[in-house]
Amino acid sequence: MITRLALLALAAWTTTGLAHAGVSAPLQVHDAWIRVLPGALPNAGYANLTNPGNHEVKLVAARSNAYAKVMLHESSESGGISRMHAVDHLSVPAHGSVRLAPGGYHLMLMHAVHPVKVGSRVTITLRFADGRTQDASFLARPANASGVND
Ligand SMILES: [Cu+2]
Repeated sequence: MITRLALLALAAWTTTGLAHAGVSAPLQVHDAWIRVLPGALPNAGYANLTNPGNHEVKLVAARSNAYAKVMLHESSESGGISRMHAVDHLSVPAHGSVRLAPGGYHLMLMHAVHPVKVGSRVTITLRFADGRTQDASFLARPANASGVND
């Protein structure tokens, strides 16, 4: 009887443990900010994404109530000309980080639903290849900002 109770307790604990692992955020998001450009120009979202887990996390999409469309982009420069292109996913390696920063990866935030005020925070929902999602809070910074802390 005691053994049976112990097994039941163990089963309950294990189930809880798995459920908890299932809802934990896939990534740690630090220094998340948006460069707000005037008028109808698209804004760009930047952040440091760290994966504390043992498995690669693949970011495949993002969305926000504040923008009609959010795309994953990468900037590159050749011959002094800066271009950007859409990327279909962004992999954050196990126990690794990926930096979204000016001149590199960014979230392209198109068509703000309302003008985004500098100093406000915007929630962006990240979606991963396994179907999980994670909300991250981005700080709106002025056009001349170079990072979240200036
Ligand atoms: Cu872009």
